[in-house]
Amino acid sequence: QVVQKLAAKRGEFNYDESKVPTFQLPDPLTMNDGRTVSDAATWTNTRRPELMDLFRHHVYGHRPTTDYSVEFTQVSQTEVLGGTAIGRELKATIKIDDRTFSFPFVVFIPTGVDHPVPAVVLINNRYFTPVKKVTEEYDSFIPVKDLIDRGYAVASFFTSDVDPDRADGYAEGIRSFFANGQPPTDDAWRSLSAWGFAASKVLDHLETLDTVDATKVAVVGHSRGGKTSLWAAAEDPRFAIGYSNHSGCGGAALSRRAFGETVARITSSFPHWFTPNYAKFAGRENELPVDQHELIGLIAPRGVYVASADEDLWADPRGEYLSLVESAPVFAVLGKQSIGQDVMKDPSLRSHVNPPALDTPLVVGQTGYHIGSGGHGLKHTDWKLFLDFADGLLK
Ligand code: GTR
Repeated sequence: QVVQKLAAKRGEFNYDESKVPTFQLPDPLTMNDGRTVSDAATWTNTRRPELMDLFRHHVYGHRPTTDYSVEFTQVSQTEVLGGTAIGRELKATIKIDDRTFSFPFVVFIPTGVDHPVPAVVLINNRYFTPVKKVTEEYDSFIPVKDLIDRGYAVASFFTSDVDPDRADGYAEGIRSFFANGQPPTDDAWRSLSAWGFAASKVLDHLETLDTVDATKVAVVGHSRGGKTSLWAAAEDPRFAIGYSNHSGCGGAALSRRAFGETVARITSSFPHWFTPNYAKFAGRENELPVDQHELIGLIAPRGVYVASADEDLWADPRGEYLSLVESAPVFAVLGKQSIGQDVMKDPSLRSHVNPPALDTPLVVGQTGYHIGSGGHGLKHTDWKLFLDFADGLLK
């Protein structure tokens, strides 16, 4: 954050609200042929698939259509957290012809409660999480004890075990496995999509458990993991909620604001996250056929929760909030309440839209938001406020 602040001072990045460019957001309800979506069926059958394809083409890439099978193997099972949960280490193995690719994941199930329970799939972009480490050393990034105490099962995997989080990691990851070692085409999925796919495989496993209600699973991620969780929820309608913590550029924040991290910067620092098509909009964000409010719209009518932090300007807190607000027409056409519907009814309010007060959650219908005080990180308060929201939708 210090380096980023200095760069902003040198004028390399914009942290000044008055310098945000004037832009026009694409209307999520205007179809490719110019007609307007005015009913749920047209959204679901026509507009939503169109938008999915636009995001695949311009931002995250297309997942492969190759046939595969997936198998889950239990590696260990232990009673943890004083007997309040069972912790399991597992392995997902994906098979295409006689080739296989595996990645490890963990699952924690509360005991002594009425099953089936709701669950959270946490996309962990920080480290592998063996059962012992995450139950014996409290870490607000993956607070297994808090989740178990609140009656949630938790599953998690490490992103780099699926697709290495490096520009030169392709050969070792799942994308190369699916492409049988061929280099990625311009249109092919990139790492964020690959990690989201892994979240869906973990959900496949949760569907096999009697102890978990797989219709009540939230996908959660922080930062690059938060960009992933939103796209994972868009790609997989089985996720009941998508939660993004400080996801910023390529996540919840509107690309067109070019506030903090920009398309130019992110596509050069992390070329493996997005299709090369996204980089073409560096400095010309206003021409992007999509923007991130439409990503949130793709999760509707399911739950979406966005969290920002006031010092995390790199992730553009205001742009993250505006995305939620601007997704409101999609929730409305699907007959659901959400943040921003007041603004949609009275567009003169648009120029005054501001995030709610610090550390004060705003929950309207299917959506929730808070801006925490402090910097970049998935913290105890973020989890608490998110789980309060999830309780409302899932319990
Ligand atoms: C930063 C990157 C952000 C965000 C963050 C993270 O370096 O610029 O887009 O993803 O990493 O994942 O912590």
